[in-house]
Amino acid sequence: MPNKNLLEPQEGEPSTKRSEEQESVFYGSSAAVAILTLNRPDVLNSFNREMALRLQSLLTRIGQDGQIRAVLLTGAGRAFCAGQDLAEAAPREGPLADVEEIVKQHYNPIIRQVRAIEKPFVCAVNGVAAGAGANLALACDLVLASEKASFLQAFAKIGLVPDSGGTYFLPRLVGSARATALMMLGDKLSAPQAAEWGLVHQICVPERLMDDAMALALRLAAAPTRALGLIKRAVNRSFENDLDSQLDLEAELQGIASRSEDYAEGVRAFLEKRPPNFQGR
Ligand code: T3D
Repeated sequence: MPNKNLLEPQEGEPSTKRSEEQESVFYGSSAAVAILTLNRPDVLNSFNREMALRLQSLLTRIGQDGQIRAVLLTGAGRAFCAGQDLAEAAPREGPLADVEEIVKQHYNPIIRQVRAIEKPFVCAVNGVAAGAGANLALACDLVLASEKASFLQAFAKIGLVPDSGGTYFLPRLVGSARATALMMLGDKLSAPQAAEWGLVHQICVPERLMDDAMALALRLAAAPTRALGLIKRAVNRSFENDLDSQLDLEAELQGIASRSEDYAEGVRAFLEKRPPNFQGR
């Protein structure tokens, strides 16, 4: 069973006294996998400020925790995440929130963290992923989706432009024609269609989603963490670099990987015809 007691809120954090049921993001762990569950199911796990800051804080600690070698992100209830909590952004009374500031303070740090933490992120999309929720899923390294899930660039429907990396990830994943249609029309993309278009690594029957995602996360957690982190760094750079620069980067990263203990273990295990025992160092 996942251990939910690690990474409890630290001193001074607003959520220190709340029970797990009240946490806007559950934290659990199993072996070397951190499990993050977005947990505001009544509003389809949409992000209010507290939830965004808590996710940022948990990601910071995951990045620093050498025991954690993979991350599994999912949502509680029937949705993955419906993006910004619109009731918070546009309250019935009072002024509209400063949306530019919300994006800068809430979403941009989260997306940067997901891409910068050199550990594999598996996203288990259990239901609808809309707005910033869709793009948070796309920022992860491997996306698994329930066959009942869907992806929705909801922004234009309410007069906004995609944020949280949508205009970056989508054209790279599906090409600019499909990306533009998704972003301008705001139509739901079913999980099977998303898989066909290359947004999703694997479609799962709903009852198997979490088991399949956990199995994948555990497999990644037992892999040579340093090498996987460096692969992520190379992927992050690959669309901006020309071939020469990417070849130089690969040589540099290979130098780092080849000085890791896991490389020595991997080669030794191969020569000794046994499975490797990687320690993530
Ligand atoms: O500040 C800023 O705005 C800047 C940040 C931008 C980032 C963004 O993410 S902008 C995009 C924001 N998200 C959306 O526009 C999506 C809004 N939601 C929907 O379009 C639909 O809810 C879904 C297509 C996601 C799901 O539809 P459905 O029919 O399955 O569920 P529902 O009945 O619409 O929603 C269920 C409940 O969740 C409902 O509450 P109720 O009636 O049961 O009390 C609904 O109001 C609530 N809910 C759903 N999404 C949001 C939400 N409440 C607040 N904010 C939401 N985003």
